[in-house]
Amino acid sequence: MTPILYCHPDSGFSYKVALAIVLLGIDFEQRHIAIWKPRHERSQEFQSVSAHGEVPVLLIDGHVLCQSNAILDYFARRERRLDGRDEKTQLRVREWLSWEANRISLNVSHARFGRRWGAYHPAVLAWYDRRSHDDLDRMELQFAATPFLTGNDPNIADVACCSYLFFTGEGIEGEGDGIAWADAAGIDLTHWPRVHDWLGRMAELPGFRTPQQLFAGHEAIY
Ligand SMILES: N[C@@H](CCC(=O)N[C@@H](CS)C(=O)NCC(=O)O)C(=O)O
Repeated sequence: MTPILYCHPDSGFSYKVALAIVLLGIDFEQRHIAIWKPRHERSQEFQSVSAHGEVPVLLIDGHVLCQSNAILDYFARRERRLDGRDEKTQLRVREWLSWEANRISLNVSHARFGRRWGAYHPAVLAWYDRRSHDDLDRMELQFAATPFLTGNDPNIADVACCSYLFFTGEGIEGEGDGIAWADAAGIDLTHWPRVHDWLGRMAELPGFRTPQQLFAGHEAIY
């Protein structure tokens, strides 16, 4: 059965999973959830599969999988691709996934959310900005040593960490396709040139698509 991804085009968590799927070349069906509606107003279909009320949810191999980084881990094990080549590297990959879940997923996502949709107090936004910049510093340090997060090859850790940085040029007229990386989160990547170049390497991987390209043409109906 074709895997089904419940997702939303504004969701970096959804994009992480969708990006891994297209990089792996797996066929899938996307069903876009009306995440801006209250949870109890979303379809019964989605409510019945979503343990935490959030996207993404993936139906695959008879499993109902929730939580983006857990889903990435499933793919790496299932496909034996986008993972470390040896156990030592695989452990580093999971270390970066845990880091990401409490860093980029919190900080960059809220720096973006606060600008696009939230009415955050300026002090709150400044807190997310400061932490986002710390996260970029951390990755910049890593890319001084290796082209991808755990070495010479990309894996699910890179997919997780790049996701929110690819919500490009949102709200910037005429710049929607990979030019103004991370502007929507108030991040000027000229301060993090190695992160910028790593995003370029990710964008060159076979199968890569931006969030806008990947999620285009679907209405939120589920
Ligand atoms: N820790 C979760 C976070 C998922 C998440 O926050 N999803 C948001 C969209 S980006 C969502 O579904 N929001 C709607 C809601 O919580 O009702 C993951 O990694 O999958």
